[in-house]
Amino acid sequence: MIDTTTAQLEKLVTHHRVNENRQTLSLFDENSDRFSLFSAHCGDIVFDYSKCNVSSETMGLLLELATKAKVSGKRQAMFAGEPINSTENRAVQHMALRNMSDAPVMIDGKDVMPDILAVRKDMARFAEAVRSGKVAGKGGKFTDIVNIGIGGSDLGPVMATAALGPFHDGPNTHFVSNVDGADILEVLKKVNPATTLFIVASKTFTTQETMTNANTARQWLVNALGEGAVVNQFAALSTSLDKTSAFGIADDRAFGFWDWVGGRYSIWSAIGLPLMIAIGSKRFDEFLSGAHTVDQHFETAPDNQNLPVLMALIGIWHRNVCGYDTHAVLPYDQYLHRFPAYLQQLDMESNGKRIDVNGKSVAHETGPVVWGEPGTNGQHAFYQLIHQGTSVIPADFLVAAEAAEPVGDHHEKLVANAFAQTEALMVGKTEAQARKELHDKGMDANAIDKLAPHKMFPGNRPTCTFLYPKLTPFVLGQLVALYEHKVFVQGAIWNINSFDQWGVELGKELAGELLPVVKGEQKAMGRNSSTVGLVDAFHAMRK
Ligand code: G6Q
Repeated sequence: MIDTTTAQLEKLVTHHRVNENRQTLSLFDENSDRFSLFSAHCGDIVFDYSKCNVSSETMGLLLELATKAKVSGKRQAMFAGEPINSTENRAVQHMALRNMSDAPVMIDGKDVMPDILAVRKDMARFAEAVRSGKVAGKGGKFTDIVNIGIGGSDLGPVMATAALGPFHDGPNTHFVSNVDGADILEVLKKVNPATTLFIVASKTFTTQETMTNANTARQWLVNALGEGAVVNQFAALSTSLDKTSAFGIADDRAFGFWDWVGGRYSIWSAIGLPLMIAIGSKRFDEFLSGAHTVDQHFETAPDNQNLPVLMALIGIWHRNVCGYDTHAVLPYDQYLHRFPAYLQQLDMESNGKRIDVNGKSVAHETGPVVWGEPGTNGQHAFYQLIHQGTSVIPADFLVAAEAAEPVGDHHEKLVANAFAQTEALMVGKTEAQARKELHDKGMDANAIDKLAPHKMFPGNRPTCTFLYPKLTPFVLGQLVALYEHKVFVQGAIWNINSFDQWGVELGKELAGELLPVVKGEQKAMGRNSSTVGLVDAFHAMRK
């Protein structure tokens, strides 16, 4: 017997088949008020999904899917601190980190808010002391912060620090993540050891890349200033505070968090320290408040007005019903240039799963490939495929009403491009229109026959637009939390655990096994001939 979710997805597939030739544009002709019907608000953000090929009947079926998949009960379980990360037996409570109300948050019968507030207070005290110069390096006030972390301990701070560039009035921040020595080398070339603070960000404090970079940075500092500098110029962000002190980091410079904070959901925790130092603790609080607003909306708004639910359902329509494999995120906001990379981890690490919570293979597709680049740059590169390629690529457009830093009429031009793209993707251009245009330009019939097919656009390519007043800390907090909860809702519907990441383990294990082989300390015996051949060729090239 198929489960109710699969049965509902099948209903949706039938509905899609019946409406196969439906043009989104004609849906606007049928209902002149389509924008109000197919858009919703949360906090400062307007979400317009009217340019997707969905009718009221489609949305009704999708909302029924959310009900049948018991999204609401699963959401309640997450907010109640139940161990919904079942393969690691952990609660999922990043919302507590941005709980700006007085309400307690219980995990395992304990209110976790006092610990959260204590760490946030310590972080703020330290961040403000670094910003003012009260906490300083051997050479005086810190001019540079180097955050060493990877994955969830890197992408959030990198993305948010870039996004909030106009609010950055603290020391310069640099991020080192890759085990490729070039990453740390290029940063160390730019900074002065006497005025640089290193922050080692690692939930486990065992990650190979991070510990390798941290040790390289430590040695570089010790070479320049002596062993004594470590205690003064290193801080740590981790759940493993025993390991941070073993590294030589002073206890009052080690900021903790907890195992119920997933790496890719940790920007709200101590992992946010480099952002806090960059923009100040008050603005960091505004960032948390933005996310908190979305948490409240997500918990209480009815499904048909609930942005994360709607975002998730539109995504499911495209992925499971229409069969589109990828999802593009296109910020028309240069400061969000790392947002697609951030969402790539959030979405693909959370929902790139093929086994459900009961250990069975899923009966449907799960997370799409998420990718993107800021507009307008992408328009001059890969949009060709989005407009005229054989794959349909649903895309999110993110647009600010006001520029974070206005320059002449740049912003109006940027916004005109964003709106033009979403319209062009939906409207397209028929061959008859293309022919008429060419004819009006005086082209002869023969040339028109040849060129017209290339000038036609199929249209009907779905886009969602997020419009927000301006990219402030508060708005950024809202945007990130919206996508986090979208990922949760999709995981709930697909019945997978969005909060583990076993898929990254095998590569790590094999890298550990291969290191002595690559170093020439062991032979690559018993491995496949490709790996053996590559190892041999590698050693031959280095001779
Ligand atoms: C995120 C992942 C992963 C993790 C990194 C770094 O959800 O678990 O990206 O954040 O592997 O781990 P550490 O913070 O433990 O160094």
